Amino acid sequence: MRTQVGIVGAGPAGLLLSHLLYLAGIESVVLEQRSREYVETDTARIRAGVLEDGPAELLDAVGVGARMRAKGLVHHGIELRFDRTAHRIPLTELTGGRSIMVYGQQEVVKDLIAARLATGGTVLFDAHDVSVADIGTDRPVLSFHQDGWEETLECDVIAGCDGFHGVSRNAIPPGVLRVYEKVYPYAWLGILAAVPPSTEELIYCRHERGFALHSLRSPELSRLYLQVSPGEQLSHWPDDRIWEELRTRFATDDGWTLADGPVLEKSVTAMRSFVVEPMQYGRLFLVGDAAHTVPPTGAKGMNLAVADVQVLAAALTRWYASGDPASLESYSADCLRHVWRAEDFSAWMTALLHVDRSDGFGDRAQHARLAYTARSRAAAASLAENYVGASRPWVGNGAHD
Ligand code: RFL
Ligand code: PHB
Repeated sequence: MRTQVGIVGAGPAGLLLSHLLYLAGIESVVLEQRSREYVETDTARIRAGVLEDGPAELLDAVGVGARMRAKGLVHHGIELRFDRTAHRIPLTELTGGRSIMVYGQQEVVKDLIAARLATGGTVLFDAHDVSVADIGTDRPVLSFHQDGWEETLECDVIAGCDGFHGVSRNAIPPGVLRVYEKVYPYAWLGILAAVPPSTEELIYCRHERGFALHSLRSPELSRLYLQVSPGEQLSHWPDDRIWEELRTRFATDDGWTLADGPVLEKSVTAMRSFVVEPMQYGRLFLVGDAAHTVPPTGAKGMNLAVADVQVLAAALTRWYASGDPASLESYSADCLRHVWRAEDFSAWMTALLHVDRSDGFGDRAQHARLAYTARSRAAAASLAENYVGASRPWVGNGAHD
């Protein structure tokens, strides 16, 4: 088999890239190790819930936004909760009219798969043992097994969109990549619950027992998280204990109550900040979580994946049209600007809200920072600007900070 762009991974990054390339008249094949059903419905994969307005507008502009507009929820603010008191950050008012879209990552993935298949795109599910070779040449090759057969896919370029645990990054020769990493001394225990949200806007709560987040997926589905220890066993957290802990952390002096209900999904997520530089080697380009991850506190990971995709799709479009490799050569530098902005914000937001009992000074300073963020328009505006997306490659001519 042969194609122009070989894409490893059918997450938001790989599927959106394939769709944007299709619109630009460039052929691609997506190889996904999991089944279509697993990718679309497996509850263990429920991840992102918040899209910045830029990526949401992009999905609209490329014809895959209809269900998001019908089912997604546009939010104009978030709440910071600490000292048993709510403090609203009015995102829209502080950012000149911008907002966020609450719409699950799996729904984005479903919409993109439907769009690719409707336009004759090739997404090969259950593609096992994918290996990436010859990336230092102008004919890189993907090989894989499907239905017991070994297949090869010759490409002009390969996009590694296979997430943090994928194989693409490891195809780059040793010594090329520099890794920047920060591992946090806590994790998130997340639940999806069949209960109407007890809030209209997301609540980011700092309590002395640890951080808690109240998010949602729809008027009937709530998504909640608790800061826990990194090695925490789910078996130690029966549903009653989770609801009790959530009630304790979210408690306010004004009598706010948290409704509980059946827990549909439960998982523990490690928190990691991770970036490799450069995000490309030869004809292999790393995109999204394959190149960088953020702790989820800033709700940035999928947004970053979309931003990378937009830079790569534009670069490939120019390259195929003119033969000029300049924009492909600057892919990594162009992406790392928005990546590092989001890395810094995500680490900052994580430090603002999580409890680290080993650091007494940090704990007092954190309280002062939270109080300042709630009180100062300038501090709140900075949080708001970063939360809705402080660097937007999808507007203008590609120049961004
Ligand atoms: P993905 O989504 O991990 O997709 C990678 C795909 O590649 C496949 N794959 C392979 N296929 C073939 N061969 C191999 N060897 C392969 N290895 C892997 C996988 O099966 C998969 O289908 O990466 P992508 O596309 O870069 O997307 C990144 C996002 O998934 C991620 O950044 C977000 O989920 C992060 N995130 C959030 N991002 C936001 O923008 N807003 C949020 O509100 C938000 N909340 C979150 C989050 C992540 C979380 N967790 C669980 C880490 C909340 C949580 C709890
Ligand atoms: C979610 O809805 O899953 C979610 C929302 C905001 C975050 C992280 C996760 O910061």
